[in-house]
Amino acid sequence: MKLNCKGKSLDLGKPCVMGILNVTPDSFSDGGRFLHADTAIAQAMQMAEDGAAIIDVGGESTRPGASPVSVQEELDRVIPVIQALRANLPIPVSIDTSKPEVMAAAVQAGAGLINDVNALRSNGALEQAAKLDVPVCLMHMQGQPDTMQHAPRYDNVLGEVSAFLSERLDACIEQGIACEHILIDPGFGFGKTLEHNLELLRRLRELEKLGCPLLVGLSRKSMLGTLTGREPEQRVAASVAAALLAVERGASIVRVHDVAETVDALKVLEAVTRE
Ligand code: PT1
Repeated sequence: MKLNCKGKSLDLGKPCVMGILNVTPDSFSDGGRFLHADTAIAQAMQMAEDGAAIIDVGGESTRPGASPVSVQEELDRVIPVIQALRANLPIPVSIDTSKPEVMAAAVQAGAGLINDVNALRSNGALEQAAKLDVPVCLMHMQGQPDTMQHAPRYDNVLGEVSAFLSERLDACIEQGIACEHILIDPGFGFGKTLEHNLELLRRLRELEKLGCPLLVGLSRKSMLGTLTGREPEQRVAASVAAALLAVERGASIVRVHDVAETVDALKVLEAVTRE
C-alpha cells in the first residue's frame, strides 16, 4: 500500500520510520530567541539519509504541560523549513499541527501529510484537511496538552480510544476524505497513565479492526522514563525497543527521534519475520 503525499510517495508495504523535526525554540542553545532553519534542514537531510521514510515538522510542542502558540508564531517557525525541504528532501514531509491555517500554508509550501494530535476537531480543521486532499493522521488525546496528565481516567482505555478514533474516522469520511488517506494513532502519553499506555501497546493489534494503517509515537516519552529511570536523551534503547514492539503489534509507521537506530532495529525484525 502506497500513500500519495502530494507527489512524494510513502510506501506502507513495510514498516516505516517517521523522523521528528521539532522547530520550536531551543532555550538551551540560544536563549529561546532564534529558530535555526539551517540546522533544522540539515537535521532533516540526515534523517532521510539514515532511512526515514517521512519527516514530521512541528512548530508547537504538544508534550505534557506545553502551552499553545499563536497561528503566526507557528507559521513563522514551520513554513521556511518546509519550503526549503520541498526542493532538497527526497521523502515527504508531514505537518504536525491542529490549526487549519497552518495546515493550508504548510501544504501550499510542500507538506504532503497532515498529522493532527487533535484529530481534526479544531474549528475548521476537518473542512480544511478535506479541501487540501492530502493523507491525514488522526490521534487520540484525552484533554489538552497543558493539563492532560493531571488525572487521566478511563473505564476501558482500548475501547474508549478505539471508539474515539472510529468516530473521527466517520467524520472524515463524511467530509469526503478517502479512507485510504487516513492513518490512526492511539496517542501514547496524551492523557494516559503508564498503565494506560502499556495496555494500549500490549493490545495495539486490536486497533487494526478500524481498517487504517497505525502510526505510533513512543520515542523518548515519559512512560519510558518511568520504566528506565532515564532522562529523555538517555531513552534511545528503550525507544527502539518500544518501536519494535509496536511494529510487531501491527504499527505501519513509528514516529521517532533516533532514526538510524530504529531503522537498524526494523531491519533485524524484518529479516526474522520474512517468510
Ligand atoms: C504522537 C505524537 C505526535 N507525539 C502523533 N503525533 C508528539 N501522530 C507530537 C511524554 O509523555 O505520539 N503521535 N506529535 C509529542 N508528544 C508528547 C507526548 C511528547 C507525551 C512527550 C510525552 O513525555
